[in-house]
Amino acid sequence: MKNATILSIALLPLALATAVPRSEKVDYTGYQGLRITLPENATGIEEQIEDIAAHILNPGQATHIDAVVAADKIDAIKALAPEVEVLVQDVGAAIAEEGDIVSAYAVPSESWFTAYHSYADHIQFLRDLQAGYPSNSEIITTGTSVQGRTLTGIHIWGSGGKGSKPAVLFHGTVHAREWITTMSTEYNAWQLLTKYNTDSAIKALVDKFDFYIIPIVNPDGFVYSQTTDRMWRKNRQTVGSSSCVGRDNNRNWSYKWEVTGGASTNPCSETYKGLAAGDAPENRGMMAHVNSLRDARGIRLYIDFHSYGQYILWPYGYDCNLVVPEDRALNALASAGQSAIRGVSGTSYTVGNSCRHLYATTGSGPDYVYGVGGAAYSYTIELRDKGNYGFILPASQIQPTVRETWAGVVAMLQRT
Ligand code: 0X9
Ligand code: ZN
Repeated sequence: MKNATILSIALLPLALATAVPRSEKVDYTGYQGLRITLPENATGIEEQIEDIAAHILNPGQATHIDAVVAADKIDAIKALAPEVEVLVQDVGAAIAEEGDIVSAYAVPSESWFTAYHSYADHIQFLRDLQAGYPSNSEIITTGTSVQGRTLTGIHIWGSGGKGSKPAVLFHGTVHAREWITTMSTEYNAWQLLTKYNTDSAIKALVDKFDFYIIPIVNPDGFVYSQTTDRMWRKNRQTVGSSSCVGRDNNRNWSYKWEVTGGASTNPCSETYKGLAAGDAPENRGMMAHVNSLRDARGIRLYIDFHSYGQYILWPYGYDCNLVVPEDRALNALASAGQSAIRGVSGTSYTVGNSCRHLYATTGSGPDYVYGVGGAAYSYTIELRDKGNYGFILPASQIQPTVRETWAGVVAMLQRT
């Protein structure tokens, strides 16, 4: 975040007292969400746009860039790339309409999925959910963040007993601003446990796999996106003398980290890869967990939930020329998910290889879990929408999104 002004909200009414403390927040009033078509053969233009924009939303796209840009910088963008579509008229207004972070809620119920929540409440949600199903679940921790927060998740098992079956692993909120992914991973956990006794199809899945679901793998970034900068993506790790903060946890895994072209070596970039593979503590924790699941019963399915764009993507991300021998099987599962989602709501997803259908990434989670973790199936799912709200998906879209996504996940699990 480079250009936005800081708004002091000390005088806001007491009605907001239940929300997350908002001491000094970046004010995006007047900022626009733009889809900028990249002119052909304009080398280096992405870097120039990144210097002008407050945030790049989809770093790496070949044809266009979505970016949040201050009103007085829009002309400078148009001078570089004249073809500009306004996706969001006023990002500040969109954030205001997204819905408050609600802190009062009942013990896990469907109403949880009608609002966004604070980090502390997300942890409490997991604890309350687990407490309701003590013989089929436990709270797990998979490492510690830069600022000392514990990566917390839930392990769910069925009739075979704890740890007896191959693993299914879900990660959410690796990118801090992708709040819908926290809700979606939690919905998956909630469905698995609450439907176990009443829905034979769900019981069959829980009896077949051990589920490990970690809704927030980048807790520091998530907290920062709520207290300070709604558009924050990375973790909160400093880098030597640089004033820029944060490594992209989806560029820091120790698999093909050293390959060039799919991440940035600039600490100010949204896709900063770090100084060395796995030098972000969140990644070290996740890698240790993945390795231990691999060494125990193996990993059948990994899904890394992101937003936005509506894609189901599979490895590898680091080399667009590589087609894995299992490409057809990966495609078949993704297509089943795509059809199930369309069947619920008509929402259309694109499926494909992650590098060819989106862009190259090095040091990504799905590549690591596939290449090192030995997962049979490994995916990135980019949830709603396609850019109209982008990361600022209104609270009214949480339920429709998590429900359709759950249908897609079930269809994939049934073929896993
Ligand atoms: O860039 C990412 O890490 C993911 N997109 S996001 O907008 N949520 O940041 C995409 C990862 C998918 N993998 C590849 N495209 N290789
Ligand atoms: Zn993401």
